[in-house]
Amino acid sequence: MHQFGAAPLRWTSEGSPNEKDWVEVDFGVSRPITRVKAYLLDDGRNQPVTVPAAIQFEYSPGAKGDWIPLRAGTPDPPAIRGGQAISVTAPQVKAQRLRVTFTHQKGKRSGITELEAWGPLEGRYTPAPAPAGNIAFNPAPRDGGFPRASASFHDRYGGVPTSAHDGIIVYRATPTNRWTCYGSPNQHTDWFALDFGEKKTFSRAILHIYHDRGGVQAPKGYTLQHWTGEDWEDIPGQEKSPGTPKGSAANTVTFPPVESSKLRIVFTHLGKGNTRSGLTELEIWDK
Ligand SMILES: [Ca+2]
Repeated sequence: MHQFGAAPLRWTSEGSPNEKDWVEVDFGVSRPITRVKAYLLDDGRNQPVTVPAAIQFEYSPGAKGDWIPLRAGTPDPPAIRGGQAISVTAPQVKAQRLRVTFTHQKGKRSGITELEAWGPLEGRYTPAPAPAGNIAFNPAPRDGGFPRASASFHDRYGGVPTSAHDGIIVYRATPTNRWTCYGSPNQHTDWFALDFGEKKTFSRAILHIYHDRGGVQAPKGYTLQHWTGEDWEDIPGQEKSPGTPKGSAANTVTFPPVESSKLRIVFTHLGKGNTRSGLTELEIWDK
């Protein structure tokens, strides 16, 4: 199948060597849960992704620790039908994490397009705090302060550097939450930089690359640099996954720990039809 215009909005375990695979969601805080829904994929009889043979829902009260089966109240066992949501209603639990394990049909693999968890609202809804350790994150980047983003160029359509470290990832065209250098006069490279305001140690970056299949596409390549106090230098030992930059996806770079007050990413544009590069979010982690 060939998809145009949008990233495939689904997770599948196609290509997995396992008979069972799982998907996990960490809410960041404890939430009351009474119902879980998984929207199952079924691509058809001759396709690798079909409905699973069995599904198990589990939860965990904390960020770590054991998984507890979610005791299905109704229906039990839940009906599994392709192209439909499987919905499980259970006695209320307090969960920080939710895990769904799929037992694949023989020779097939499973997938979902969406997972939902429902529960009663307790007081006012407060979003979970951002995970600690992402030194790129600025909850209010437009108010100034550190970390502070800049770039060699940004587009005229609201794709500004501050949108690339606000904790929000939007691979779709709207709402606009990205930096791109679409329209840049630089044919080959542009850069995106973060100033931490003080020396920080970091060893991992996650680039959420924006890609609209038009003027903004995943770059041909990119290189992380750190500020030595006098100049920009390539960070040694960069291990990239995937090796070729991928759009609408998390691209991870790991390297031996670096101590610096600034980080810069130099993008080499794909170049076909004057495409330029972009990010919806950049994460920089201490480990
Ligand atoms: Ca963002």
